[in-house]
Amino acid sequence: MSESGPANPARRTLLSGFVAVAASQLAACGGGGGSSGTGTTVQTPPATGATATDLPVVPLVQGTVDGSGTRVFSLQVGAGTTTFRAGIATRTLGYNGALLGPALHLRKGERVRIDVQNSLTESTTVHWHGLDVPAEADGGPHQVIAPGGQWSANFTVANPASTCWYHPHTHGATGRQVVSGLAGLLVIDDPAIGSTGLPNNWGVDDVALVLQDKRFDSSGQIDYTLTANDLQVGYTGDVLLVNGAVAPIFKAPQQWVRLRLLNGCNSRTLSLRLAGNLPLSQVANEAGLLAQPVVRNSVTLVPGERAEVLVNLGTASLGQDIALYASYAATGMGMGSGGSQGEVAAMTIRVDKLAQVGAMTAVPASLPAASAITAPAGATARTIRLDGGMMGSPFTLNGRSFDIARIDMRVPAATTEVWTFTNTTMMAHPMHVHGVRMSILTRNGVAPRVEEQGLRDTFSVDSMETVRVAVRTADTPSASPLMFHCHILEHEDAGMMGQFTTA
Ligand SMILES: [Cu+2]
Repeated sequence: MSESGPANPARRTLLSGFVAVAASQLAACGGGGGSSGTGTTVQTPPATGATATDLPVVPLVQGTVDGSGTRVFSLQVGAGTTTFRAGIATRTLGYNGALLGPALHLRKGERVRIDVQNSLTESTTVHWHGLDVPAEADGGPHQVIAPGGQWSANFTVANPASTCWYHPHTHGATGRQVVSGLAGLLVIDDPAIGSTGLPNNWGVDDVALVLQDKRFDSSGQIDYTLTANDLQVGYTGDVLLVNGAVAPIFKAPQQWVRLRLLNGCNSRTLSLRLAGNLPLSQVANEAGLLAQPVVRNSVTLVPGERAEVLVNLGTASLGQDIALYASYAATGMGMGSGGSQGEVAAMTIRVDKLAQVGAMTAVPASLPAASAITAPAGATARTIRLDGGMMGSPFTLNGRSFDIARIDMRVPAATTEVWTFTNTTMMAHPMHVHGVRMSILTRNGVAPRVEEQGLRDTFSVDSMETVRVAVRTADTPSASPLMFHCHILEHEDAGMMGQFTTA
């Protein structure tokens, strides 16, 4: 990162006038769960009578390095209001602000302390999604921060260069707290590998996009009243936000740009593409760089998953608008195979300035990817069966709902095992494991596609699918439980989660 992005004090007023546009934005997409999707393609109409919203740039913060060389960050979890609709103050939650949070810039090998102050009137936790940290610093359901309380996470950054994120993991309240606005990014660089040549001018040619859907009630407040359908397939909103803004415009230079994409939705799987199917050169999955870029027309992300893509705007003309479309893949949406397939313009890229000096001129042929995890012969095997969900009953893992007092698996530290996720249900579930490094070995017996290789932390297990994963546990034993769970937050909150220790 060559510079820190600007803070965004204007965010609270950025969104005025756009909800009317957005109200019907996702209307044709349905709420999931049905098999009667029309397949209609919906495009957001141009806003009239309103000034287009610039994309809010997520602030990239560096923290401060103390006398011992530890990089220290402070996060205050608080409540505020955000203006999504003109004249209406919507109650939201945020880190160091009213909505969302800053991107914390971490460097591999560096000691870090993150001090969290909970200024809410309810308990919360802060989980570092994707970070390979000691179980005590993980921020899962056991590291509760009471109202008015403080908590500090101490760790040495062990992850390779990647884009991770942080969010609450408050058992039974994760879905509501996330949709209320609690989510932020972790941007990890590895000084040891030097320059990758990838765009790194934050907010200019290296841009983070937090994609989340929300539903609003008639008074303009975030509606987290869960219907029977929400409980079954997960909460879905009818407004898609990018960095907290509806259909914003990203004013981009006429050159290659890097987009760091986070699907921060509670349950929606997003399939993303650019107008004209402008190629996306994917350079990273959610856990780090790929060994070589993969050129794709679209990138599909399950909830919690990230990807980094390069887009060549050097061939676009100045003033050209290029829409970023999001559609809702059937996986994770419906109980059957006929999920809705609507598509909305999530954002517009407007090429409005000449290329920056030193802009990347070609995609690197190869990248310094971290090594995948491989399993030795005779590795201990475990099976995690995704089940339940019949006749309105909760989804479960190995037939059991989460019990915070029960340890489901005791796994040795510093060991590589093979975990087999078998989905016996009628819908896809995005699975996430805390505090390990892992790689996919096979999907239904077949080696994973290139973009699914390397390290992973969040991946789909489709209906009736079996995914075998090599799992490397932490080097240091700990009795503090780590989670493995579905990242459809309503499934997680309802108990589609288990815990293991490395004691
Ligand atoms: Cu699930």
